Amino acid sequence: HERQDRRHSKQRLLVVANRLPVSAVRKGEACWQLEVSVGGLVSALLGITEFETRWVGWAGVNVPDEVGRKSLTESLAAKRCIPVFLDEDLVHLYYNGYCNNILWPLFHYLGLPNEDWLATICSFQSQFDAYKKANQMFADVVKEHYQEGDIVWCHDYHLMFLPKCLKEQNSNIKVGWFLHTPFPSSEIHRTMPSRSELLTAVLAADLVGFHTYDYARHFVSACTRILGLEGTPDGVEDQGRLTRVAAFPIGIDSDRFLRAIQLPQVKNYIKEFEERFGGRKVMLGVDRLDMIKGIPQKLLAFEKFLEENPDWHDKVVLLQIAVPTRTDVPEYQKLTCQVHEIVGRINGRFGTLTTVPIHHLDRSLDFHALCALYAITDVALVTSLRDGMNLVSYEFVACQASKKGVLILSEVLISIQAFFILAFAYVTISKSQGSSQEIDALLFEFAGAAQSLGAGAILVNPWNVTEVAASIAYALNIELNDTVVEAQLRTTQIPPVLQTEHACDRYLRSNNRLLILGFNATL
Ligand code: ADQ
Repeated sequence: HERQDRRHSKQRLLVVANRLPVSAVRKGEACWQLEVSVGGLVSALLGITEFETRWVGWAGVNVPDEVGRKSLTESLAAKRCIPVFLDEDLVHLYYNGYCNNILWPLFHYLGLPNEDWLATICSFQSQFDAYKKANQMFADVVKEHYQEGDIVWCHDYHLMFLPKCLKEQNSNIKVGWFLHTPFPSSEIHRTMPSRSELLTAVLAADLVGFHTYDYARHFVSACTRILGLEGTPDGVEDQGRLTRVAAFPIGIDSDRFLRAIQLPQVKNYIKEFEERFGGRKVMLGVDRLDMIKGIPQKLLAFEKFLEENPDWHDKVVLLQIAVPTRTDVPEYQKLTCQVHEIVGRINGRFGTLTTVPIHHLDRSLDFHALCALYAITDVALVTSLRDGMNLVSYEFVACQASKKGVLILSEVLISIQAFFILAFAYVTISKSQGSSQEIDALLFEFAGAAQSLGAGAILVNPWNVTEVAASIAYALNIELNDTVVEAQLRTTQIPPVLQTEHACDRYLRSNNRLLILGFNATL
């Protein structure tokens, strides 16, 4: 009976990530409010239905007392979440320090924070020790809840030591590790004082996954150059043991967005926003307030656009929704001030008594309002300086069912996203529409994907303010009517299966399934 039951029940999956999909806010001694965490990892993984999933992670709050820990554990159990309790000092060194001050900027090619790099180097060892200690604590919680046959899927740069800790506890556990950020060139990884230990710890996993082939290649080169191991087409080999390394580009649960834009509450929001911004073109940025997202650069480009295009002053509004993140880290506090200063200056320079060109919000939006914003947007600006993937651009495209908005996309994302984004021909700009010289140069044909799909977004170098400003002007002026888009579809070689909205939706969804099922199959 037991065997039969098991055959019918779903495979259990323990997802281990630094943060749980909900954050806890204390409302009393034993009373907790759980709020959905905002971020790409949560958005990407919430759609998993193929497994019976449990999440293991930190709830984002310090809980020193037993009463609090017990009651929070019970509240989280209802959400299939299992907490790891980290004290404040550990969080400071492990999370704010090693993860966010060292690994995050290096993995995004940003270097160490400029002003306190000396202090960062001096505290490196204590931060690294805290990092290892925290990873061990995650492993201990996993051990407590592990059942034979479970798959343990570790996530992101916070938990690079976890595969090693888990395998030391039980060498039979099936362990996968997936990185949501870029894995940098081995020349960057080489500069890390803990470069070898980190790689060796990750290699303890059975399967190591990245968003793109490039990141996977960088990882394998780091292992061969720094550890002297052998890279094979399947991964990295160490004394006869193979760690599989593969690319599993993440997607979105597009069904969720397509269903949402049909809901009455979203339609109400759409009506409300259209009335509110009526008559003006809407540009949208949705980002965590993080240096990799290039928000100051985006604002400077918008300022330049306004300077150069006085005719547009009253006719366009930029909605920048920037959810605060890592608010304890000084670099992020500085970034927030910088962004506020630029927004204030632009609104002061170009606003009138009744309108301002930028609406900037330092908070997250609820899902329905977000979908409505995506739907009414004329031009979405995704100008990350680096990004593992970036799901906002997918979400925008998925919600553009009835409008033909234009996506301005950071060049650094194109190799990752070309295949997906370009499939959505209904938000494209036709190359034949490219007006002239400068603008034409902004529309590239991209490698294999562009040859087969031939349509896309406006690509920009986010550091080049002049280029982004010109792209904004172009995107606002372009008229994408159905005839243009249909003509575009006829002249491209898009496989028929990708030519309808529904097929696009299926395609993106299957992409996410591929990630999950691929992981399972490969393990
Ligand atoms: P993030 O850096 O968090 O994720 P991203 O992929 O853009 O970036 O996902 C952000 C998610 O949070 C989206 O689902 C978006 O809707 C939501 N979000 C962002 N700002 C919001 C706001 N103000 N209000 C409401 N919702 C908001 C990391 C990596 C990415 C990678 C993902 C997934 O940095 O490169 O794509 O993981 O692997």
